Amino acid sequence: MRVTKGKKIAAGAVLLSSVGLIAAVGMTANAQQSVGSALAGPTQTRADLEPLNNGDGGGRATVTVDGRTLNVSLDAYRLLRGMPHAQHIHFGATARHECPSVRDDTNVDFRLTTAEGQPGYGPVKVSLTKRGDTSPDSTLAINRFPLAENGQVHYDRRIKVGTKLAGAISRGNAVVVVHGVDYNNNGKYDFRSAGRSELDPSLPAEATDPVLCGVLAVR
Ligand SMILES: [Cu+2]
Repeated sequence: MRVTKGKKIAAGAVLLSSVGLIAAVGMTANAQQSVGSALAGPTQTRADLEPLNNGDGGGRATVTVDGRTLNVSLDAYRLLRGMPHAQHIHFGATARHECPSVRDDTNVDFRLTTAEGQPGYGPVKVSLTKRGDTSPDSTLAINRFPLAENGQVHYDRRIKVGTKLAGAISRGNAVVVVHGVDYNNNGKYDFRSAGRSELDPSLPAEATDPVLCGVLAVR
């Protein structure tokens, strides 16, 4: 009787000490993980901006993600000169995390609208404005986007975002899109070639259709 009781106690002690060991190992792993991510520092991402809608421009965007802070820089060239170009970071959890292709031209009118690109790049998450608000509310804040003097845009801004979006960018799932196409090459945005924008009928589609696109890949 006594022997059995002693055995039970001994078994309990062994069990307790194993639980303690597991807990200790778990804590060590967690501590190592947080030290590891602190040492890893900011995540650098880069997008090579390729033309859409028969544009002949190009460019590059870099986004460094440091916690919830984005350091964004964007350089683009051969855009419609002297005109503002809306530019955004797009992301959608259910998007393909890609730039759109001709297959996304669902109504086969030989142009890709911003909406047709959404299955590829998702909705606007950050408006890359020069000043003020950077939320999706500023998607079409045309007078706060860079003017392409000589067809070029040079942009730098530090922007605070939510943790979910910061994580998505760090995983290489966000896409930079620059908008503004001159389909009929008349040096301005007008309604003649493509009609009204599906986003805001008071604007020509030329002002809102995407012209450059690139996935922010982790470097
Ligand atoms: Cu956009």
